[in-house]
Amino acid sequence: MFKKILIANRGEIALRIQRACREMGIKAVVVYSEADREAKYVKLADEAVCIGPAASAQSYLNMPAIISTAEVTDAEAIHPGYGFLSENADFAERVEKSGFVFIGPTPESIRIMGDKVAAKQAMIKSGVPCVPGSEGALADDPKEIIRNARTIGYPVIIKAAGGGGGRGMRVVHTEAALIHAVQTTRAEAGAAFGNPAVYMEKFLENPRHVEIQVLADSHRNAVWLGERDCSMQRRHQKIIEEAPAPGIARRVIERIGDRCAAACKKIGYRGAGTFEFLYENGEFFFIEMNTRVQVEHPVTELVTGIDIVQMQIRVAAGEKLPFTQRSVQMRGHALECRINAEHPYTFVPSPGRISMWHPPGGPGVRVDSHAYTNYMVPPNYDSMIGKIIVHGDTREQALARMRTALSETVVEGINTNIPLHRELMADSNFMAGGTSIHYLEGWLARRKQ
Ligand code: MV4
Repeated sequence: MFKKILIANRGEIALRIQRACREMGIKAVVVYSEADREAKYVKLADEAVCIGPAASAQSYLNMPAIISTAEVTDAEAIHPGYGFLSENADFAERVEKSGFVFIGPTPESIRIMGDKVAAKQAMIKSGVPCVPGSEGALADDPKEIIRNARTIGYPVIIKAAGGGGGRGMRVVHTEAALIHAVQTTRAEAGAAFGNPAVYMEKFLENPRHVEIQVLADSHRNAVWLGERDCSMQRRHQKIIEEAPAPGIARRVIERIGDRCAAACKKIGYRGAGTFEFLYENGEFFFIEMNTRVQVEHPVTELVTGIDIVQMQIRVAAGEKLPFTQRSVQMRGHALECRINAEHPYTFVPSPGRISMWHPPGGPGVRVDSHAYTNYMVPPNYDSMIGKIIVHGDTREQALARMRTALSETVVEGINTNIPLHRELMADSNFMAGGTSIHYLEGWLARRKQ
């Protein structure tokens, strides 16, 4: 096992990875920007090195600074967390070429999954069901594109191969709008991702976002750790996640989960990963794979009892997964509310000093946050300041525990989205379970004020 790991991230996930290291007897080095100098998790680390100014481009995205910090501190491996360089294949490659272990999949796996056309083709070959669409990237020939769309049936969606996470997509309802939409998406994709390739899919009008967590080692073992429903989102920012997904038959999930684990073996995947699906009318359709640890990993940890971050470290060190699929047992229900420093209804960011931070506690309550009383939320990064995660025997118990947890939580000095969470936990449609990806935006539009 590694003796020392460098954490190339900030905020709650930097603290989460540090906790995994400490429990495993591994020393943790954190790199930080000038904006994060005073943060308590920076002081808590075994070593901390300032790598640049607040702007991410000069700090958390600064590959030479991060790799040279690993060199001078004698770290053996680098954990990228989520966001920043976590899904950058060039970074993973440079880390390995410099003699360090990248805690994540191989650069080749990251590269394939970063190209959404290549990812989909790999999944089709591996037997994972995908949204019906063009086979590969669209040709330049307008006649062929029109034929494609007729075969698929309107509405269709044009997506950039280099996109993902909601960037670079366009819905098309009629043949009259098709060619212009393809041209515009191509131009935007070329400018934004340096890759003008686009592909076409049937547009699913009202799906849920359900994802499968996987873990694989470098000894051809792969398991899936259940699913998460992440449908409660606004502008591609998830705010509530849960496991299991309400109202989906276990045998349907199991068939998909087994396909995901089989695909991991087939493509030689290593590390933690997430298969994203759209779920509509009882069917699963693969859209993308994420090759990093996700913000919402704790809900899976609470229902499986498996520490995903520790497993990432163990498989990166070459260890075998210490359990088999048969021994993965799902128990109870978990919910996560992301706490953001923003106005609860206008979503305007609200950085600044937290004059009072009082986190909740009690049975089945977990708080993953780097915040504390007097912590200054910097204006330079994502507004998420922590997550409240609860576990219960049933979804109803988890909801009751989340309501209690939210009622206990005090954050003063900045705005947070806690009032929004309190309302949603009492919303009859959310309480019933199974709301779609469009639910929150509709709910906000209907809400007075
Ligand atoms: C779709 C879709 C409907 N049909 N693909 C958005 C993020 C990216 N990961 C894929 N996305 C979508 N792809 C087809 N064929 C609707 C979305 C989508 C969405 C998906 C997941 C979570 C939130 C979303 C919000 C709007 C659109």
